[in-house]
Amino acid sequence: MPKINRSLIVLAALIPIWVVIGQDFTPSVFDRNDGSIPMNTQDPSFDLWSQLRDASNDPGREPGPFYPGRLNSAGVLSFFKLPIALTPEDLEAGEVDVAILGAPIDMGVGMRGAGNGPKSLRESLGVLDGGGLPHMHTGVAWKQVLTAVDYGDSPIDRFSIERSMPIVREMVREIAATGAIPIVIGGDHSLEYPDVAGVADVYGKENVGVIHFDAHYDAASDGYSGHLISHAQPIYRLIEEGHVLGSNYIQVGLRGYWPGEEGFRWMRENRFRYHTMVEIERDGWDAVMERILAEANDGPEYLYVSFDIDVLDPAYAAGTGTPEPGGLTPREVFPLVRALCTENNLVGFELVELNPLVDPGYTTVMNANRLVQECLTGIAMRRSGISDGGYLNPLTVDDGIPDP
Ligand SMILES: [Mn+2]
Repeated sequence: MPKINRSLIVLAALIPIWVVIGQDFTPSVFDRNDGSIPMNTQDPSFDLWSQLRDASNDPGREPGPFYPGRLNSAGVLSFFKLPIALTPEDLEAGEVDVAILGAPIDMGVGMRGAGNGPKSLRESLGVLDGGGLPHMHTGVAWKQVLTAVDYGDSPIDRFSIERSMPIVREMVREIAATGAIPIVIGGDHSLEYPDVAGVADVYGKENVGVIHFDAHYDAASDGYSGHLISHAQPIYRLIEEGHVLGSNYIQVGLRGYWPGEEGFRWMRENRFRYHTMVEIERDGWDAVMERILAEANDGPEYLYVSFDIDVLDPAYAAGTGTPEPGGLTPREVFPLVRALCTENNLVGFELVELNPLVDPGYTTVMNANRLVQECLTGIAMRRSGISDGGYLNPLTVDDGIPDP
């Protein structure tokens, strides 16, 4: 067969393929100019609560916190080896002070893995909580002062951040309504939106101030990559919907390249207070820490602390989705978080963006573990009648003066 004819046959054979490909790529599949794929988040064919297991065959029990394991020390994982509570009735019957809720969502961050945050904290080293011994700096043992429980994980749709938000908000509201302090272990920072909104549902809109530890701005407006909810937007949502006043919002640890000047202007227009690493480098940590504590005391009656682990330098917290060099140290943030939780009427706390999948040195999980306990210690100090967040146990500071 002559060469030219063979090429013609090949070309002829390609024609139907071309026709098929051409049809597949017509814009009829979706509107390229719009770019959105609508989703009905209220679709009744999907019910997040259906993730709850069937408890109808469980042995009957009186309401209250309970230990599911056989041993005191191990067997079934819970946050800080605390007892479990599953319902508001458990919290009320146990007169629970603090309920720690896992929220394993990471649809709001580009790098997946923060959904494993709650699990990694539950299985973190038991020695990190001292087995109930007093905190060396303060002499206060939070486990002896507070009744705290692991409230399990919130149902999450791991394919939809939009569907997950109302459920998390309902769980947080449910805890706060009993008078207990919800501590939410994320999960990515999109959680701040349902967490703070859930607390504000109970304590009232504009009645809660927020201290937000973060390397990043997290106040991106609507239309961030076409989305309304992500780990870059929780602050914008809270301000736009009126849950929190800008003048009651305090940012700590901003650095890197975000926000640009427009973002700083937005914060000023909304009367935010912010303490960037620029200010901390110029004035030193002690001075800035004093300002933050004074501003927190000057706010509304109730305080919420949002702690993004990436406010720490990547040397101490590599295990996070968006690390940012030049951050704070554990020795800087531990005393501040402890003092905030001592001196204020804390109504909620969250630890977010902990991603154990990129934490090869285990440093991030360790620091996250201790950080939550610094807040628990602060709450316990307040309940023990200590009002000064900077209080230190004189026994553990050897000033050279012998005891009488
Ligand atoms: Mn954040």
